[in-house]
Amino acid sequence: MPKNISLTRYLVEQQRIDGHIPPELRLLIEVVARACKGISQAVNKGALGDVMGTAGSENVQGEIQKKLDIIANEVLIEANEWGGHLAAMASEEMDSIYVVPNRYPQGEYLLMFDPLDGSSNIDVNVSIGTIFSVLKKAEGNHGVEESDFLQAGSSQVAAGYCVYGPQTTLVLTVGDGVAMFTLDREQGSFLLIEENVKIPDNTQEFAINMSNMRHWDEPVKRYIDECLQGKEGPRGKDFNMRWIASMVADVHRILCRGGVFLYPWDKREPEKAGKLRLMYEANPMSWLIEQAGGAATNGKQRILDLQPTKLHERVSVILGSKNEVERVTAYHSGL
Ligand code: AHM
Ligand code: MG
Repeated sequence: MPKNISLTRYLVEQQRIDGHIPPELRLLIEVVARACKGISQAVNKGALGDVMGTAGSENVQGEIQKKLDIIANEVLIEANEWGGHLAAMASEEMDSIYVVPNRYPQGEYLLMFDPLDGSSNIDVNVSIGTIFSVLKKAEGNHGVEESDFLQAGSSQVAAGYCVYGPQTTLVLTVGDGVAMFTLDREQGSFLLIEENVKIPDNTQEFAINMSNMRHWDEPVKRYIDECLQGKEGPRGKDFNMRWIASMVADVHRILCRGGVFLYPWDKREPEKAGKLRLMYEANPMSWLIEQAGGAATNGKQRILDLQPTKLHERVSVILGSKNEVERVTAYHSGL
């Protein structure tokens, strides 16, 4: 792989090769990446930049907002609202959609994001990230409404995340495989570190919050119980466990070396389909995982086929190495 390929060069070349990326979409991705650089700066400063701690407010899901949740949300909105490529944005941290103000031209894309995923890790210096997903507004001259966003994940035209860890790394798909770019702070640009990321079909590593075990449904209990039995159990091999409590960091590990991630529905709040959000977390991550050869389901259906009914919809998530995801999914249908 040639050295020093910037995100800009990668996108321009992709645009030339197969026309996968129209110019407005390229601009959109570059603007999101620039916003992520700004968020990365703020994350890096930590207490020195007065960005730690809670903001004293709650989001629409009743979760306490951290200062960085709000800062990251503002950075993404300010970076994206004026470019003319977007019609509207939606965020995990905002009650309703944010329509591009009249003073700016409106484009045809819709951007969704979880501005700062893994909020519980902000104050303890553990990896966190930004997740984003891009859809196209249905054709026609109508204004933009929440219903425009309610498209299945299979309609995404771009998706990715930026993980703020020991390195700041942007991971992207436009439907033609997965590419990773690490921020070179001296050059100030994201440089390609890997193309055609592939997840092995098999794994011996699972990620789940074990403290919720007593609340899980039978198929999830059975799957984890079999993993825990290791060599002596029906799987005939030992499993390792990781749980970072930042989906971006857990998914990043899976894209790098395989694994399976589960945040299933559980009995704590049975009326909710899960903890994670379909539009801001599950859809973009599921597409990345599938593009890298993995699988993603809610236990019963492919996540990317789910028809959303509301913006902040939640979903049960099982994703990662294909054979493990298929196994958990099969257990849900009683196999
Ligand atoms: P957030 O978007 O409010 O940060 O919540 C989502 C996060 C995921 O990143 C992570 O997988 C999960 O919540 C951790 O939840 P828990 O603390 O229940 O283990
Ligand atoms: Mg999140």
